[in-house]
Amino acid sequence: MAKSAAAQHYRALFISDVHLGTRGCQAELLLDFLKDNDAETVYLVGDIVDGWRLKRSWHWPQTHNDVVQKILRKGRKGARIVYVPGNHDEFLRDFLGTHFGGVEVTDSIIHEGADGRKYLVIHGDQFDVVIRHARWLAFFGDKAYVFALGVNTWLNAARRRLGLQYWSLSAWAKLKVKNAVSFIGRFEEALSEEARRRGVDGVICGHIHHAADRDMNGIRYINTGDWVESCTAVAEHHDGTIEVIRWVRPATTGEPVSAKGQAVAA
Ligand SMILES: [Mn+2]
Repeated sequence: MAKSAAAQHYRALFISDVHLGTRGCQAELLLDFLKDNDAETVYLVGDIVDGWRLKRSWHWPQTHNDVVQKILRKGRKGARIVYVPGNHDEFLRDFLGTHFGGVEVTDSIIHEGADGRKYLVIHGDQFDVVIRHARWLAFFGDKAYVFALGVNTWLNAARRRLGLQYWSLSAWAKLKVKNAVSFIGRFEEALSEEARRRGVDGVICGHIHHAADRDMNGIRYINTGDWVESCTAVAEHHDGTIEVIRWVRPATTGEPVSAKGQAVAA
């Protein structure tokens, strides 16, 4: 990692799956990243705070506070901050359409690139149900599909109230390692299909902790990855070029900074 004196400035930054509040969160590396990278708009693409876990075991060191402060400070200095909640920070879904501390909260949003291309920005957990029931949903068509998305949101809100864990696609896929690749593939398909349905050029999402940038039959599928294992973000340059950034840990620390605690479920 080459540290430059001045922060790199982008048109937009997309970050997801930070899982603040868990031991797996790579808060120090994210702080480092936020210090060196600025943008006109910062999209927080879900699972930034891990609300499911905060209820059970509290792990909130100073560095996790610092990440929140650093993001809010970017807002105070003029950046637009958009928070698109995920399944782990689903409590924020009760505040959709509102602002707090200069942060906009929305379920999904269309980002228009400098080149005029449009991208659906969404966490992606909404599509777990589509992936699980792909065959019968395809059979019953678009209305059933939209209905299933609604049911999934409702069902997980109910599970949350009962104190139950979110059903995690990637945790399940990891258990069935042989199928993990095909599940990631189906997630990518479902999200790209949604972008097509909404008439946009691409999708920028998170959830499965697997950064990517690929063409899916003419739809650009971009995944922001995570700050638990891979430490990745997505950046749009001022000319509209979008790329996945992998933040590398400083070479001075010999010891890998990998998560010592539990693996964090998407
Ligand atoms: Mn998620």
